[in-house]
Amino acid sequence: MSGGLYSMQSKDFDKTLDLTNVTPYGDTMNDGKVQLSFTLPVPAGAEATEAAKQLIKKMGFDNPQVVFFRELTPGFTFFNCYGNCTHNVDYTSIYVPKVESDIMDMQETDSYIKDNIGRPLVIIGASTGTDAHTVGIDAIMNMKGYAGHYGLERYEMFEAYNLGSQVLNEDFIAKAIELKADALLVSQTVTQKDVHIKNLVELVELLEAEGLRDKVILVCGGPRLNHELAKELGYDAGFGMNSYADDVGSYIAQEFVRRNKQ
Ligand code: B12
Repeated sequence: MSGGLYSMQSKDFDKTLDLTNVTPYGDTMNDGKVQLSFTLPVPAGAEATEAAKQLIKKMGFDNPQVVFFRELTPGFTFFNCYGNCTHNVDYTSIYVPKVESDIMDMQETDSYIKDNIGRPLVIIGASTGTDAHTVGIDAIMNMKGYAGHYGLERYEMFEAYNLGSQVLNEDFIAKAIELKADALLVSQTVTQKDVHIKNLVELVELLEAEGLRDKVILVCGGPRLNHELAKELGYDAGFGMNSYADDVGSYIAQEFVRRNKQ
């Protein structure tokens, strides 16, 4: 699609776009159009749709419209609605801390490790604590890969061990010592009552107590994690939704080289 409409930035085809006042785009620039869906604990009917419209107004939307509703079960009505957002944000003032590394594919990362490190890196991954979700860590590590990206087990220059889920921090560390791990990959999905924070912090504290914290590249990931939070919790990097093996593999390889140059 290079050179076509798809490669254009929105600012190139609509001169009314002001990045200091960005609002949702529906049909035309700056219309603020948003689709909302929610359920109200009231029976379906005219009063229910009026309640939905009043609520949408209170949420900060003009021109509320209910385009679909259905009673899910007696006393609970589901709505699809539209409204025009009356707020905007200054996109130009936004700064989001991100993992600083060049993203390479599997072959590039393997060549980079061969050329700059000269031996495979040992990496261990797990979903730790009481967390039973494995799909995230598997997406990053599994040989067969995820969404067209091969997992780290498939890389020639990673010796990768996926310990699965519900791995206690103590057992995770014992395995790291046994295998002389270069990098630890922790997955956390459940965030109820901040259990992920407690668990992630406990791992850092145990690693510090063992004198291991500075000897490993410590990475965490999960749908409600990001790099900023990961740094706050004492991790070297954090990866959120839509991250792939390429992102974390490139980061580990480049971070290992950075550290060993110093
Ligand atoms: C499948 C699933 C389950 C399965 C898990 C099976 C398995 N083998 O993993 C089962 C049925 C066991 C399950 C159980 C539970 N679940 Co559940 N589950 C889900 C579900 C539907 C999908 C999660 C998933 O697989 N996503 C796909 C993967 C690929 O995405 P991902 O994890 O985000 O991973 C990506 C990134 O985050 C990142 N990443 C993830 N990990 C890592 C690690 C590293 C190192 C890196 C670099 C990157 C990285 O890379 C991945 C690829 O891009 C979600 C809802 C949803 N639609 O998301 C709920 C959900 C996660 N579950 C939830 C809950 C509450 C539970 C239970 C507590 C329910 C209960 N009351 O029993 C239990 C938990 C039990 C426990 N002890 O942990 C909640 C969590 C809410 C919260 N904020 O805490 C969710 C969001 C559902 C909901 N809306 O309420 N669950």
